[in-house]
Amino acid sequence: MINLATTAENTWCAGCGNFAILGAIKSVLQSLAEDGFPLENVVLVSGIGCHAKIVDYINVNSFYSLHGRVVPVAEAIKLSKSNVKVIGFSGDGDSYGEGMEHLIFAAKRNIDITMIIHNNRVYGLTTGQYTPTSPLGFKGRSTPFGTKEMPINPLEVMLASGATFLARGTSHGLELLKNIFKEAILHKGFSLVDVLQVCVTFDNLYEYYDKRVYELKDHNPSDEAAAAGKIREWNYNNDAKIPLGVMYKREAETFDGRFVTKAKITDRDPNIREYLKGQI
Ligand SMILES: Cc1ncc(C[n+]2csc(CCOP(=O)(O)OP(=O)(O)O)c2C)c(N)n1
Ligand code: SF4
Ligand SMILES: [Mg+2]
Repeated sequence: MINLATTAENTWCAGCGNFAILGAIKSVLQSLAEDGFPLENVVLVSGIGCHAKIVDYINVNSFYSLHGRVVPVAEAIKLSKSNVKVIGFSGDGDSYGEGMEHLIFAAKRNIDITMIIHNNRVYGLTTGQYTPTSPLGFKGRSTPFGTKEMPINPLEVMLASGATFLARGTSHGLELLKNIFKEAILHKGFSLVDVLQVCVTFDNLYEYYDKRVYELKDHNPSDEAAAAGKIREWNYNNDAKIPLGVMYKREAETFDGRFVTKAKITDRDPNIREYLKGQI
């Protein structure tokens, strides 16, 4: 088995949900390699925050980007090298706050990248300010008397924006996380996995989630109305049960695919020629 460890010192707090995401993605990358996918054709992109350190701990190509800018960097890499699998790691502050507009356009375009959101519902690295998914009343550094606004439901925003693969996992469910990550990465088009990643230091929600989560069964992810219903079941604030798994999935032409033309293969990157073998 390929060893994906690096020599970087891990500085996450003991018990942080990021460890589960790291374990799951390493296992999926190893299984992709075993299936014959060359890991030199994988690029990981991260934002800024506790989540972003994940790329330091995995020994494959990576790009540490700016706060809120995982998506444009990931899109640029995909458009310049079409045979590469681009996986973005972002925080709830990073992508649902600062970078939300990029997510909306990536979903609208159906560009073939995967976004994994470490949604701990707090700004972890900057020590506990509220984010767009923090629950109403959340008390943190910037809101000592509690927030006065409702959280957004990011999966609902993504569904409305045209995303073709949407899923939810938690940092307490490693096997499910592995399955979802693999399916998201193999999906051709824009895929987003919202991971309810617990920040034990600033918003320890393990007990809250453990009481409420359940795995989707007999759900047809290609049924958009059923997906919308499942996505709305829990709104990040109510006491409803929290469905986990693949919520929505459909096939559609990709943005990057539309750029790959016959004209390009005559004089550009040989990788594009390889990518197109058998397709034209
Ligand atoms: C443009 C910009 N704005 C603000 C910051 C400060 N900053 C760094 S990390 C961070 C919060 C990150 O929160 P989140 O994306 O939820 O990641 P987490 O630490 O929770 O994993 C902020 C506000 C920055 N580095 N750059
Ligand atoms: S502050 Fe929270 S998100 Fe950051 S490493 Fe610690 S537990 Fe994890
Ligand atoms: Mg966060």
